[in-house]
Amino acid sequence: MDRVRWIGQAVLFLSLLVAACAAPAAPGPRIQVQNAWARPGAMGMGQGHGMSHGGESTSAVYFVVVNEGDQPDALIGVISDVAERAELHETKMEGDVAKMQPVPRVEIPARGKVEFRPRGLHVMLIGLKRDLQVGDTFTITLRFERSGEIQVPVSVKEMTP
Ligand SMILES: [Cu+2]
Repeated sequence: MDRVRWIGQAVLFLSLLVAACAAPAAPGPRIQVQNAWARPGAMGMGQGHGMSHGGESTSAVYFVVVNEGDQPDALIGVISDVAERAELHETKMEGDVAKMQPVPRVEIPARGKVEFRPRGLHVMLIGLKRDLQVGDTFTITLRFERSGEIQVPVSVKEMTP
């Protein structure tokens, strides 16, 4: 009986030791991008779908950036092959009017998250090279100051109010 208990405690001790050693918390940001989706958009003008941006067709991409690391990072750029340009934007209310403006960088705090969502931060796709229809998927590349480039799969969804 005692012997069984001793072995049990030894196993417990060893597994705690292994758990402690196996997960060395490397300092730095640990970035994950979750739930990426885009609203539908159509190439060219006057197709009823995407919003117009100086006559160009657009769409917007939304996602959540999670940083489980112990140091901050920053989102500093975005690349997409479905559009001529991709920019980081934020939407601000001026009275009753929602205005979008480009932002050069978005800070991602240590052990924090930043949500890109309708009427807030978003990635603007300007000058679509192909139609984005509900159910389509494509990839964007997010460029982080410290974590480098992260490829993110995006699915096109109808915007729910
Ligand atoms: Cu925008």
